[in-house]
Amino acid sequence: MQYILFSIEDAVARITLNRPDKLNAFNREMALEMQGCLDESASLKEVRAVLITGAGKGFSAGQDLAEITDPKGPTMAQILSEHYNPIIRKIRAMAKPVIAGVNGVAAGAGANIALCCDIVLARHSASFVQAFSKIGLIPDSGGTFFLPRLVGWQKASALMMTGDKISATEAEQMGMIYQVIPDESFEDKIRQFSIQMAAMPTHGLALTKHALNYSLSASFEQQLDLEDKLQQQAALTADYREGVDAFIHKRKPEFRGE
Ligand code: T3D
Repeated sequence: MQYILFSIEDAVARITLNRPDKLNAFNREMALEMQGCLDESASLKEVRAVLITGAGKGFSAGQDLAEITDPKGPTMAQILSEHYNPIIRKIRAMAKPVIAGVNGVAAGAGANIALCCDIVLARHSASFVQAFSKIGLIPDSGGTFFLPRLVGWQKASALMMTGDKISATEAEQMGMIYQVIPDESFEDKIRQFSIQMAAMPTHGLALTKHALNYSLSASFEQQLDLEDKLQQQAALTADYREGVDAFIHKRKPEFRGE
């Protein structure tokens, strides 16, 4: 691959966006490569958590604006339907936790790819910007779906309409992300956190993710019914048996993700 670094270690698949001189802006190749990495992460049983981060000083500046002015580049229709929407769908459908380790500025589609992940950790010096309005576009990559649900309608409208850049600390305070990490310990923390997530009961986490996805469009009654069904599935897993046994015998559980 040319624009993505992909590795698997300690049951964590690490996807590093790697066009640092362009703040990891997405061109077509990078978007397609990322889709391939997400597919591989989903299909490999040994992978139990996925970490998405960026090389250099940015997480991702979103769409490569030079590519869209290139007459030989992809069309607007291709950019959403073939690049970003499949990435967002694959992250939400991944039956394992996906962690965004936002190491620097996350703008446009770059910000919204981070926000659709299950858990977002950000470096203290990172920032988030819904850059779309500044160039006459609308927020895409699921932004109009996830951002109001994360921070509320009013803040989402303002962030999307102004295109204001906010700090990682502000993002944490408004509930947009889970946690801000000091710059000096960021790399170690995202690695350790991902390893910790990979050691959790993976099947149970997949069912949790399924229930959260479903809650976005379900009624209260439908949600209770789904919880009932999924809890019964969770109770059939080896990890459930292991968790209860470990609790009773006052020992550390060893989950296998099954
Ligand atoms: O067809 C469609 O477009 C549909 C799809 C839309 C999805 C989208 O993501 S639309 C939104 C696209 N992204 C943007 O509009 C963000 C543009 N970038 C910025 O506003 C700023 O660069 C940042 C706020 C992200 C960071 O600012 P700063 O001051 O830290 O860095 P910089 O100096 O502006 O950028 C550093 C380099 O990266 C620079 O290159 P150079 O001059 O050193 O050679 C800059 O041109 C390049 N860069 C940054 N963003 C992009 C980019 N190159 C191409 N595309 C970019 N998006």
